[in-house]
Amino acid sequence: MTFLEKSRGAFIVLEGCDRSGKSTQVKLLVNRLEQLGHNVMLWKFPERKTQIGSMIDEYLKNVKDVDDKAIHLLFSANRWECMSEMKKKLLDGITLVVDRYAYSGAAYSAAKGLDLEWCKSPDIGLLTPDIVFFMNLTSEEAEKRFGFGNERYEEKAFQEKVRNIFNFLKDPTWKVLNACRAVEKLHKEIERLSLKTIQKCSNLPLKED
Ligand code: T5A
Ligand code: NA
Repeated sequence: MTFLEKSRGAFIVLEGCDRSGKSTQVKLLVNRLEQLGHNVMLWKFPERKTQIGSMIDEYLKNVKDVDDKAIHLLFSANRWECMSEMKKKLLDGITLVVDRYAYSGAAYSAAKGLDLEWCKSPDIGLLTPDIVFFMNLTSEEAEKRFGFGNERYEEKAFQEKVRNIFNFLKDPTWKVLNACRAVEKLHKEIERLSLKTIQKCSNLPLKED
């Protein structure tokens, strides 16, 4: 645990299956918090700009095949390589709004048949989010959203498995949201709960798993 001399930022995560509206909501939330005068930054996993991230990008775009366990460890390493920078920002009072995190890591790899506990283990010790908004979307609604794209994993049966595994990963930091609602409605709820979280956690120490 790191004890605080000044107030810290909140660690806010959005999770969910493909097309559940995470990126849309992350952007709206960051803009709104900025408008309200908060110190805030958008973050995203995979972070495709690093060397590890570019290997992940090639894998997701089907340019390269990588062994299931090896790619799993790369997704985790991609989070680890960002940890010290994220921690520094949070302790500097910057709120991080993060598009996907370790829950995606475990859910997508376990959906391929890898052991769930094995999948969770490389992420042990990462910073714990203060709140996780889980964007809960029916598969029917997901399909309506422009159909699935060309990236790996964007396929109905696979997404169904991912959704089921996400359900196992739910913990007390989660707030499950009905993601079938209109963008603006969801945004208002996420804004309200985020403001509460920012206030509540500003004097609490950061948690590591
Ligand atoms: N992955 C990721 C792993 O396997 N392991 C890991 O450790 C991690 C971190 C790429 C893949 O990597 C896997 C999971 C993924 O398969 P990504 O880069 O986050 O991950 O994926 P993206 O393709 O960028 O994003 P998604 O497909 O997940 O979409 P979003 O961000 O959930 O949805 P968004 O906001 O882009 O919206 C999708 C469409 O729906 C519309 C939008 O306009 C858009 O067209 N929409 C709505 N329509 C109606 N009502 C609403 N409320 C709407 N909200 C958005
Ligand atoms: Na996205």
